[in-house]
Amino acid sequence: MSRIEIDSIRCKGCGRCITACPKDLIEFSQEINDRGYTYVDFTGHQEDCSGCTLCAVVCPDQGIEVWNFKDKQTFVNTTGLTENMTHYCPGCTHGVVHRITAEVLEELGLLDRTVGVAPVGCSVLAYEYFNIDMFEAAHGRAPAVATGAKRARPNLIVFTYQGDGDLASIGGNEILHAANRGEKITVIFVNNAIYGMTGGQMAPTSMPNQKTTTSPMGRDVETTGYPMRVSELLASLKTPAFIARGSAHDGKHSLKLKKLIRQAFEYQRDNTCFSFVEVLSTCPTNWGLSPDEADKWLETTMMPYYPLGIFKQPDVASPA
Ligand SMILES: Cc1ncc(C[n+]2csc(CCOP(=O)(O)OP(=O)(O)O)c2C)c(N)n1
Repeated sequence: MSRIEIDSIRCKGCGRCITACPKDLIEFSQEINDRGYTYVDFTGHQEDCSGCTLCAVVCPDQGIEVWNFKDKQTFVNTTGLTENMTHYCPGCTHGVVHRITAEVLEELGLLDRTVGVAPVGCSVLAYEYFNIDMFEAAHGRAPAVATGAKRARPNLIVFTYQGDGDLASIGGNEILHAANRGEKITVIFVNNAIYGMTGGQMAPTSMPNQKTTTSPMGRDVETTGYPMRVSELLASLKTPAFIARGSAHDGKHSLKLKKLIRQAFEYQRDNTCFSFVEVLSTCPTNWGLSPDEADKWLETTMMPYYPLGIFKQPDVASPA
């Protein structure tokens, strides 16, 4: 019925598509590509593939496209991203969050008036990947840079893209005040419970007992406190805002996440309020897990502590 095309040079062999395929039509090839990764192959026939697109939805590397039986392309890689291959580790969901954000901007027709602000962290090179104008901010300061751009040019769509070390640790003050001022920017907050770029140190969002390079015995909540629920914290502010949390750990949740990110940008487009989407995201390398294990760890360990959903909407009354 359908077929998929895998770009073997883009593939980092994370295997997320193998797990996502409901019909087991994808497997590791026997070959490695020029970048040294064992890539994946589509092993089925057109009759076997339902064209559900979940393989492409979970691919962090823009490596899969899908066609239906009339040879019409049903999953097209977004023009909101450049063709650059990312530096992210295999299975890291930063690539998924990039793609979803770019897809939303493309579908809303906002690409040509959007400016992004990249953080310090693994996504420091986001400006190489988004096909839009971008600033690079000092560590944690993306909301201040975004505030300046948005106030100077209110017609721009301005978003920050930040990790949990960047946003919740060194940038904790910045985000709190940007949200409290009700800056009409959008914040994409990628919570992977660790400092990825610098080698896996504990973040304010690390889980109780989570082993990191700075908590080798596991995070001790007696001395370091509990993981910070930033969405709930921001939602407690009186200033109107859209605050939500989604997850990028599998296809079903990634599709829901896209709806939240779309809502966030719609609120900015309509000049309504500050909008913020926290994304639970994986860091297989620093968690010491395979990509598949990391997706499961997120679901079983992070999700119960960080519930998904919408915590605040501008049209719903805030507590007095
Ligand atoms: C002023 C300053 N302090 C500390 C650092 C070191 N540093 C770079 S990235 C980072 C944290 C990155 O973690 P996170 O924001 O969670 O993003 P991730 O890499 O996990 O995506 C730190 C502490 C720095 N570059 N600048």
